[in-house]
Amino acid sequence: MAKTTPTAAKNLLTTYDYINPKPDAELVRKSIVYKLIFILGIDPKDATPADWLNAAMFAARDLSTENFLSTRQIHEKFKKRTVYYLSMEFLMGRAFTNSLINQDLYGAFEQAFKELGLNLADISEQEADPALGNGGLGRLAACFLDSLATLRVPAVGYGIRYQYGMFKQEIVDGKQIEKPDLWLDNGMAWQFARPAKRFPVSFGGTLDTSHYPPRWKPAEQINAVAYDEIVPAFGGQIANPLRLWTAHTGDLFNLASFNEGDYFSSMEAQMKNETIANVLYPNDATAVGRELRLKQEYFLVSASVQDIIARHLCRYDSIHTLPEDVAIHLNDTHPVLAIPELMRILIDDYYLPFDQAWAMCQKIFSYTNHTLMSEALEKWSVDMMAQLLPRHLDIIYKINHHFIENVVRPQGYDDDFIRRVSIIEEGEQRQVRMAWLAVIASHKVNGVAKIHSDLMVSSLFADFAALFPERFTNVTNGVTPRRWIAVANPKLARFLDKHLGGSGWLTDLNQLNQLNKLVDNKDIQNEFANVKHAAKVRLAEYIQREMNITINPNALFDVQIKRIHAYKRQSMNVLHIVHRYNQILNNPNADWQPRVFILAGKAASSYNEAKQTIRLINDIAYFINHDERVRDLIKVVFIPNYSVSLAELIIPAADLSEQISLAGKEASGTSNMKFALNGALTIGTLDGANVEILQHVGAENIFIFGNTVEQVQTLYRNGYNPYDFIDNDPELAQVVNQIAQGAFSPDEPHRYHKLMHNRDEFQRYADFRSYVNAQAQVDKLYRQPEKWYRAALVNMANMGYFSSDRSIEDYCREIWRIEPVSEQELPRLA
Ligand code: 26W
Repeated sequence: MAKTTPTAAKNLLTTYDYINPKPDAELVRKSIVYKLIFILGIDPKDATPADWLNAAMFAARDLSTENFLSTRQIHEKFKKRTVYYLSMEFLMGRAFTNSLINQDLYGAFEQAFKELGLNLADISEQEADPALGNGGLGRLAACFLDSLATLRVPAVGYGIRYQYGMFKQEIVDGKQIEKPDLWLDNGMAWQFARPAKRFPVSFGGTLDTSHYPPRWKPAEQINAVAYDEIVPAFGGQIANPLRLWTAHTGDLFNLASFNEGDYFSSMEAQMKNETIANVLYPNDATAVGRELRLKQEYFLVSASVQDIIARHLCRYDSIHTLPEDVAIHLNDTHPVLAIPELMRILIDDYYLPFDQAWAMCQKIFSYTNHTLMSEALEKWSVDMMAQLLPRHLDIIYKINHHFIENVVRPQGYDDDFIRRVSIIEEGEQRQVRMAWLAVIASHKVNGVAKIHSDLMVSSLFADFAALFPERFTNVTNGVTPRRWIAVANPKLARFLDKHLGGSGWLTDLNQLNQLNKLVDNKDIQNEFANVKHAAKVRLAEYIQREMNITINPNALFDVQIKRIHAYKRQSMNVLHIVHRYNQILNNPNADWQPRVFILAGKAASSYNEAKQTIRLINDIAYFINHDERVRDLIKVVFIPNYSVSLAELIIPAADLSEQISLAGKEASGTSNMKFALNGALTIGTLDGANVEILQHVGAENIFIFGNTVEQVQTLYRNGYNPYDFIDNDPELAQVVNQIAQGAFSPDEPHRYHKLMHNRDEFQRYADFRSYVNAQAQVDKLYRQPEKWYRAALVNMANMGYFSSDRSIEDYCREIWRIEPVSEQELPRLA
């Protein structure tokens, strides 16, 4: 593993003398025991594995705290322009192992634990997975924080410290059951509480417009209090903060009811408010119009914008220089209230004229769109906004008026166009279109993969693209190789170190392309095949241990892991599984390629079709896995409670990566990148980043199938009728009827009738045959291991582009105009 220079020397500029921690095994061991006794107050002989983990996390935190504090010193000293990444979700995953890898401390801690008679890998399994996100958007934010720190970009992540993250998924009788996620129960050694870092956040009340600026008299106020998480760079001396807000009553409460001497009800109201930041909304593709969600979004942006201004005024004595010093990035529309919030503060607190405040906002804000699905686009009713945020609604009206009168009308557009681009959607219930506000206020708007960004300007934002052609751009997603190779697949990391002459690839992923000259080398193909096999054995052991299902690690591991959603078409995967099952039963002695179908993913708790799909997968799994006739030619496993940590276990073990969404629906996908970087081959549609993966790995090293976006739209336009496909494909019809008539649910024959006979919005039946043909190609190639592992090596060799480091370099250059901390600016290590 890479020899980065652990920072033994002091780089924190302070006059105070202190004992700084050293990264050698003996001192680490002593530090862990010290933490156990003096921080946790536990007698080592009584310590549980979770206690040892906590102690070790405190010890590891010590070793990155100097970087954390000195990074702030550097940013202050050189007045470094900073990007503030606002997101309602950060799916960070476990912190411990990642921090050891990033700071080259793994060896020292492994040795320290050995000397304590413990095993680091087992201890690190104790860490709760901070699931402060739903899926792609939240994990992307986490990968971006790792790259921002590693590239030494001055950056701060702002999020919410939900007490309850993404629900725990249990499968009972094949059904998803949601359980609260008590991730904080074992304490959170990796965060610093910042009780002094608090900002008041107001809600409701009235707006007195007899004044200018109008006076907002809020009805309620709550305190946002900060917790800081260290985001250590890979190698080097930088560590950026992730600041997470939690809600505290503090001394603010409902004065009115207090004066009526009704202390308890005033506290009661406050208590209610304190729950604002308690629970993450588990929806990832359907906007939830609930007031609490709007309160959460405003809570995040108000605390963050106030903190950003406070940080700015630490460096500059004027608010006017804010645009030079600050870039605020909106991770989808969820934090878009930051725009009227900054306008409110600039106008109401700093008395800037509207135009000036607006011009500053346009320089400061940029926005990323992560989905074109209409049901995922946030619209808040004007009534709810008026009730909860009267001043912000007033400002949104002014922004809309300014936009229409100064931008749209002068260009001679008609009223219909104006009605289309107005932030306010007219109708019996007027709504605020948050995506419109984001586009109008941002100097740059990007999609997350080429095809998605093109579709964005040709559909959802077509009118705005006509108004602001230069505003729209693309930054294709990426993933961090630190977590998704070095942490998740250490054997592969060592394989790459060996054949790429060291671990430069970890911070320059394009170095992977040196593998291209080795892809025909049989020994290297075998060596990689062994790396893959070891990961498959590790996963098989987990499935045996946790689910008591035996799978054959020599079978082809066919994997689809992602949120359950109709557009991601897990149910089309099921159609292939049942079709294959039928084929084997019809032809048991044929030379079938044994397959294990592995699926995992959570369904939003109110999304019944997705929950039905999970149940169907489990019903089919139970049926097929107990059917002796197919022996272990097919096994189906739905692994419960998909998470970042489970992804780290499954992805290295995959042979085939299922990326089968209907073309035009998956904005990018990021698991597709993680799989290919771990040497899995992709079977996928021309959707999202699959298109760019095809361009980088070559058509002969990927299995592309299905209709293109244009063909999909043609089918829709011509009135797509699923029975045109079912009635002309007897094998498909057989599968549909089997499932719909209860072949896999004899106790409730019509359980899946609706799931099979709905309007097939995402055209499973239209793509079925092409999908099955592609799966046959997969079997054919897998039966030729040299060709298969050559293709796997070619995939890895050409995936360097999909590093989140490249994505962040694009953002810094194209959107945020930010320079990283230079070598010269780094403190000389004493
Ligand atoms: C308001 C409810 C809600 C919550 C989250 C609506 C939409 C979302 C996210 C935008 C959904 C999401 O995670 N989108 C995924 O973002 C990834 C990162 O860019 C992409 O790779 C995926 O294609 C996209 O589905």
